[in-house]
Amino acid sequence: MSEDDRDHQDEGQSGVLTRVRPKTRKPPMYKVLMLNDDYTPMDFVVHILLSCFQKSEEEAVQIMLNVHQTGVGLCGIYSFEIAETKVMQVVDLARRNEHPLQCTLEKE
Ligand code: TYC
Repeated sequence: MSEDDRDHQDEGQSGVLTRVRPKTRKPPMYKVLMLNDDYTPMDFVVHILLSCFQKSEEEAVQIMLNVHQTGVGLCGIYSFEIAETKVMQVVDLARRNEHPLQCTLEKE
């Protein structure tokens, strides 16, 4: 039976429309990515990962080193609103401390 048939399997000849499989979609999720630069201190990046992304000290150091070595690293995956808020928090904290750190989001 196809997905479309399954959606309408109870309709029979009655003409009453019934939907077996609810038409719902999981919300799209977004990756928050941190970008490398030559000026932001390593300690500051670790601090951001601890305070904005609730990483453990070990994870934070690992992510920071991964960004430092490869150019980009994953901080977390969130709904659009949460991801957007995290990016704004990171960029705001960086600017207030006069660091050029960049953070962006990407649809999963
Ligand atoms: N490359 C920076 C340095 O050598 C450290 C750094 C790591 C900067 C990660 C940004 O997202 C970043 N001080």
